[in-house]
Amino acid sequence: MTQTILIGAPVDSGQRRPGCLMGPAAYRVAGLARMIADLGHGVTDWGDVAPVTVAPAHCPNPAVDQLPETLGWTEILREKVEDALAQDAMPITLGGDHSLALGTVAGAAAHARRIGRPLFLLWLDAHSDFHTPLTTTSGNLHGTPVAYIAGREGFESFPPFPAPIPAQRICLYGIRSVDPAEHAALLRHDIAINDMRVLDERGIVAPLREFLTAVREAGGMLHVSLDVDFLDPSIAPAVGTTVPGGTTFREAHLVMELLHESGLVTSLDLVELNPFLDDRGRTAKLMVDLVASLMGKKVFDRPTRSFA
Ligand code: Z70
Ligand code: MN
Ligand code: MN
Ligand code: MN
Repeated sequence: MTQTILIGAPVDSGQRRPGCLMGPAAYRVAGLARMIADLGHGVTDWGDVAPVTVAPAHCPNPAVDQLPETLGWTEILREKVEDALAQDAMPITLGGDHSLALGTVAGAAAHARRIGRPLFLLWLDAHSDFHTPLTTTSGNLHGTPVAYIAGREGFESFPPFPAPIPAQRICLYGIRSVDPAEHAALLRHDIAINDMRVLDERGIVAPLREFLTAVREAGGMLHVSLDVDFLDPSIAPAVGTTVPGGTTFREAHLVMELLHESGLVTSLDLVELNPFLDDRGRTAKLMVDLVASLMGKKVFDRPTRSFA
């Protein structure tokens, strides 16, 4: 039994296609809280949080969009996630675009530092989100959280990241869209990059098991950040940045089941759902079903045998 806390984060400042701010409402309509409770877990909904107002911020890259708004979200979400973890609960942040992870992972890192445990990061995404505010050409800050979390330079307008996560504890999964500047920077960091080339060859299970073993052996906490575009657009159309060749329905559920079995996940983001682009709520419902698998829903709750 896990105590979960839902944190509504209607963040739309990290990219330019409005709609992610409807995400938390869509998850609630799709029955996220009921599903978690039916699986026997505790669930408390903290409702939607609002960004704090920050002083005008300057970034030398004129392309950067909505920096003060994103800074305001970063500050409040860091606080909320840290508070939820301090209550021994598992925060589930309902996005909102992926820039919200600038705050949620900072909150998890602050908590991990306080209790003296290493924090690991699993990034389930088509994108590497490894730009800094200085290298982004789109100016969309949802493309930057992994760089902030890894402690890259260029985030001088942001609060210092509490205890940046060493590259060896970061695992990118499902990657198939990387900009040139991100590509160059990733080659200089020892981050595990499980792009679709790797997953096609090795399968969806083996690389994840290896990462989870490392988390377990280190006694680590594990933050999982699930971007809707991790999934193939044919099953998850409600996202602004669809990239073909994503994970299938069955692969995604298997990832969630392995995460459940590991018992290691301590915090979770659900990001980039844009309900305005959805097809009768199917993407929202699929995301809720995936969380169900992550929280322990399975066909049988006892060992089964295949035949013999
Ligand atoms: C591109 C950029 C991105 C998510 C799109 C895309 C970034 N690399 N991230 N969708 N989640 O604009 O920086
Ligand atoms: Mn606090
Ligand atoms: Mn992303
Ligand atoms: Mn993405």
